[in-house]
Amino acid sequence: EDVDGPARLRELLSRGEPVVAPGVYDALGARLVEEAGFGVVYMTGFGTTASLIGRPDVGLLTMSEMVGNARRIDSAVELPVIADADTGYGNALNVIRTVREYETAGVAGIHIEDQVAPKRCGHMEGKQVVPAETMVDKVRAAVQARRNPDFVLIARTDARAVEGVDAAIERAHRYLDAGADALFVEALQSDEEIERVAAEFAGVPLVFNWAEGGKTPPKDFDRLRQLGFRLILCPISTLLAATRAMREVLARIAADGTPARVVADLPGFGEFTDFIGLPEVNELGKQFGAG
Ligand code: PYR
Repeated sequence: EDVDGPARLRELLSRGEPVVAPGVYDALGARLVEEAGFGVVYMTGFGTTASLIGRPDVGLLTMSEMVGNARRIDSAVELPVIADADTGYGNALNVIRTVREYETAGVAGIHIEDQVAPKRCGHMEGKQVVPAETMVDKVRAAVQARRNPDFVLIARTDARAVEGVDAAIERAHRYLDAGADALFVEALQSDEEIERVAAEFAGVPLVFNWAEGGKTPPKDFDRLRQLGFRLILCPISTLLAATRAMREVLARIAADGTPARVVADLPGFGEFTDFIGLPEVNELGKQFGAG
């Protein structure tokens, strides 16, 4: 929740140093990202789908569900939020509404992609893309729709898996020409492809999706800096970490019959309520006769 979010995000993306944006799927995760000292938080569609409905990222959530999550995440932190806006949820007219809804929700920027609807996670099989011209129209519509000129529009292409890397690069050029602020060439499959994209778009803010377990080979921070990537997403580290932690705790409770032993390994009740701002809320309650 930061009125200067778009301008701050733009400034961060213009620096030589890449910005790392861990993915979250809820407000609590966003607070943890802020506590850990990151400068930006990313709302993952993959994680939002997994968390809200316990299902895979195959286009099952509505725009309203995604925007609602983005609004809650943004309200919980001071950091600029970048949100996944999938395909824009329809055609260019839908994109206009989508951009305005995300902007009103307070996020600093979004990415929209050229998949057909329903989309699939960029690292799954079976993707399809719309014609490049259709996506160019969506990018143009998005640029015109934003009310704050600093609101960051990231154009993503999923064409690598469908049409190959040359076509993906060609599409990215067209989306840049249409007014995108940053480019996200999703699911590159080799070091050579990563280096080609980096060379092709030198000087343009480029997103590297450090998709945990996905199709893109891992790259370390220094190499990504040398290559000129400006935004590094690690979309599902927190989702996978939470899954493992919950699974382990649940197995122990199931074995023991109560949480008596696991509580010793968990954050204390007071520590947790402090973290989520109970002292501040109590203070406000006293001030306004609501405590
Ligand atoms: C996601 O986390 O959903 C992305 O699209 C990267």
